Amino acid sequence: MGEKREILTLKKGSDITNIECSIFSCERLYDPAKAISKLKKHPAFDICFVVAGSGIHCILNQEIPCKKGDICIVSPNVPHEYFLAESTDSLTVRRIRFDINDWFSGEVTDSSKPKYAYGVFSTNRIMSYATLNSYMEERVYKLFDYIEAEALEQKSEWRELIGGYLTNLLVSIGRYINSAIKNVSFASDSEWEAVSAAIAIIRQEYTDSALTLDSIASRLYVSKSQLSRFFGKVTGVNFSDYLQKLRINKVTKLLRKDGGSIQSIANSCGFRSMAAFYKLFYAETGMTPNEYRNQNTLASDADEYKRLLMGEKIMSIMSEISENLQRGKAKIVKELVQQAIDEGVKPADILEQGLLHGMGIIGEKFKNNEIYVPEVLVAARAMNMGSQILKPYLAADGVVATGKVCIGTVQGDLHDIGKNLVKMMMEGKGLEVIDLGTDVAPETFVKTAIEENCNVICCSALLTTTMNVMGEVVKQAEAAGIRDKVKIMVGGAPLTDEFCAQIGADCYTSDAASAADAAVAFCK
Ligand code: B1M
Repeated sequence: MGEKREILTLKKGSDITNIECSIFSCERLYDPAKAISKLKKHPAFDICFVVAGSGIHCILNQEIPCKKGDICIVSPNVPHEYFLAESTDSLTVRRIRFDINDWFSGEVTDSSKPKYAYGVFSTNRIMSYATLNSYMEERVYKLFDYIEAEALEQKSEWRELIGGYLTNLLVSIGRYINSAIKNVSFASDSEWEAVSAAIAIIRQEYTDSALTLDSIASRLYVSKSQLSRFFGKVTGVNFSDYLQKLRINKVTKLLRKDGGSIQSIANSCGFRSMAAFYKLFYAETGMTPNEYRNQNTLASDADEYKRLLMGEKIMSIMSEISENLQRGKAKIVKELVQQAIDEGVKPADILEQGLLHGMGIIGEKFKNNEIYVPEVLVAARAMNMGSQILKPYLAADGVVATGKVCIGTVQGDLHDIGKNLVKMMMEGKGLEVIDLGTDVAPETFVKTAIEENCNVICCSALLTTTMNVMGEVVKQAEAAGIRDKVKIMVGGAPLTDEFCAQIGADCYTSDAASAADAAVAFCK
């Protein structure tokens, strides 16, 4: 079963995800103090299947230990997220996310008549959770595969086919769940519904100081004590903690950009008592609001300084490059990069302040599930096209070295933007670079180094789950008897000097320019 496969997503133009099929590896450790603020609400149905490892699935702040074979179906508006339980754990999940109303109509979307989905909606309208036996597991894998394949081929009839597969998936899982259901909560349907409705209200109105447990309870026609009890039972946290954490998050956002007084900000976020606010703020952030703001002002001062240095016009081209890259407008990005070069902006600045800045924002949004794979891919395309324009300028930087390098992104990893930049910089320094592409097996690095007589092997990795492949490259180079003839360089966002030393590689560099310098030094 491929965990290394391409990630596929289909999305219709609107803000609602039509269908997203993805595989993701978890990176965050579960921390009960922070988990609640990380839970993401989403507008669509999620079918999540743990394909490898184990960890914690947090749903409405309930911790549900999960492991390979577990499948979960969560309805819209239920905040949930996967975490690792220990720093040594790994967890990979396949997910199909879709708006049920886009795909089905009539009875299947009506929770009172669960015709197709059998128990999925009837047993618990919000969520069903089960551990599959191996037969079911295989079927579910197959259906995920069909949906992915269909999405990839994009045949004209894909919509109907995927609709069919999804129905099958729900039916199969529904049947299975009927016999194997593992309800995560003993809360009844009505308790779940009341809490979901309460959370929807809180998320919309949490900045209003008039919003209290009492006011929500009366809107939902339940008593205050009932709602408090339901809330604790379903979410695992106290109502007031939940509400106050959202408010503190909002305060921190405003402190970063709003010049108003602390009191006015706190009040605008729903805090009435300043004493309670200060106490809570300190407990959540470990600093006072003033300290928090000062820290942020220092950062803004630095931005201001940069702005003065670069000039307003150039700054505006940089932000246009960043914004257009985020929107995937490759052609405009190319033109803007050329314009910036013509204005005399340093190529390294265009890369850092324009292209990489935009890519950084894309990364953050991707992490927070605000955008999905298609947007990342079009942004990546714009990034590649922009850097192609920069290539000759980045390259024309003095020293001409000689030497041969082979470079690739390690097995299991398809990220190649960083690797391409490193390649570009190295070529600019006069090195001959053999590009092995992505998903490169350790033996391919070693075989190429031997056959092509390379001075340096360069491995790039962007995933914490694939960085260990680099250790294998070092081991195989040793086994092949070339370790004293070839230097091994490693790089990529999750790497560190410590990791490099731990696997016995020769050099880690954090960016493409330093990687090129280091390779030149090794080739001398
Ligand atoms: Co992916 N992705 N991605 N992704 N993606 C990251 C890396 C991630 C941090 C996003 C996030 O969650 N915040 C996360 C990794 C989490 C982790 O493991 N810790 C992630 C994930 C989880 C995934 C998938 C699993 C997502 C999913 O399935 N839902 C999936 C995995 C697919 C796979 O590889 N098997 C996936 C897929 C993709 C896309 C295909 C959609 C796309 C890649 C397109 C492509 O490369 N052609 C993509 C992208 C674009 C990203 C982000 C948004 C951007 C990466 C990037 O290109 N950065 C990224 C988030 C982020 O980084 N903020 C993310 C710009 C690039 C210039 O930087 O590569 O770091 P970077 O290179 C730098 C330095 O690191 C250094 O130099 C470069 C420039 O100075 N460097 C070296 C790099 N290699 C070097 C080698 C050296 C020396 C220096 O020496 C040899």
